[in-house]
Amino acid sequence: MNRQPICAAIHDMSGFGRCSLAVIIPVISAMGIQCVPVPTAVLSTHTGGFTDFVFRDMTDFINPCREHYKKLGIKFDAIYSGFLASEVQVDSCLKFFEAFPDAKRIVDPVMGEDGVKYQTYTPELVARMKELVRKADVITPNLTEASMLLDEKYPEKLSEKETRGWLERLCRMAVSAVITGIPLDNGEHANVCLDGKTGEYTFISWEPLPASFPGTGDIFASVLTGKLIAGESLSDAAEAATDFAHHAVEVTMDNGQPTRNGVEFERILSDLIN
Ligand code: PXL
Repeated sequence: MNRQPICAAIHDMSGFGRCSLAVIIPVISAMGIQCVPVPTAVLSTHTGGFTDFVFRDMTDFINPCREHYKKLGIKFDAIYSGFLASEVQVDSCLKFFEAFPDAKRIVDPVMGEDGVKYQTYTPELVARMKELVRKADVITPNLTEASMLLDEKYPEKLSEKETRGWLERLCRMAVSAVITGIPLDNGEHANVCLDGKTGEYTFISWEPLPASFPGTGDIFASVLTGKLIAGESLSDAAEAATDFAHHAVEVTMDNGQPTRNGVEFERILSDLIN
């Protein structure tokens, strides 16, 4: 009998706007993997472009979930973390990693975008995110988050050579790293990854599309996680994740909706089903 892989997803659940668990659960499920959501917070909407959102911190929920899963003898193939609501949740993620040592550890250090920190992220939480990243097999920062992890000023553009230097520095923190959405000095955008185990470097570039949407990073990292669970190399997983995220943005471009409503990935979700 074929066992379905299982992925714990430690992220927030934002109701409207297509990010975090609202994207991660369908994407990972479509890839034939059981997604076990462990909410870090519950929000009415995401925080990118909305005000007055309702927010409930779920810090005291994560450790009891971990204990329950341990008692049940669940074997996670991967633990994939993202948006955290408090510094204590870094400890909860670290304990999750320790409790399930055979699981791949994918950390999306969700902290900001376009050079701006998310409203709920304190400097202390940013500092603690660096600790979590050090325990990860793969991290998936965007350029804003990479600059925060490396204590660099947010650059408007990078050259391919500088990009490679940043990746190498990130791979001294985590085992492997992907940096997403880098504006290059030649006008293109790129996702780049370095497999810290094999040394394989992958550079994926494209002509930029005229709008950027919240949640695109979650789509990318979810597909990447699914492909890694399926045993693909980091390079192949990053290629597939880039293709899917890029296509999802393409089919959303002309919908006439505010970008804060997110990417209409539902239109192409079936592409992920084997
Ligand atoms: O997509 C990243 C993300 C996750 N969680 C929350 C967010 C965002 C981006 O805006 O606001 C709550």
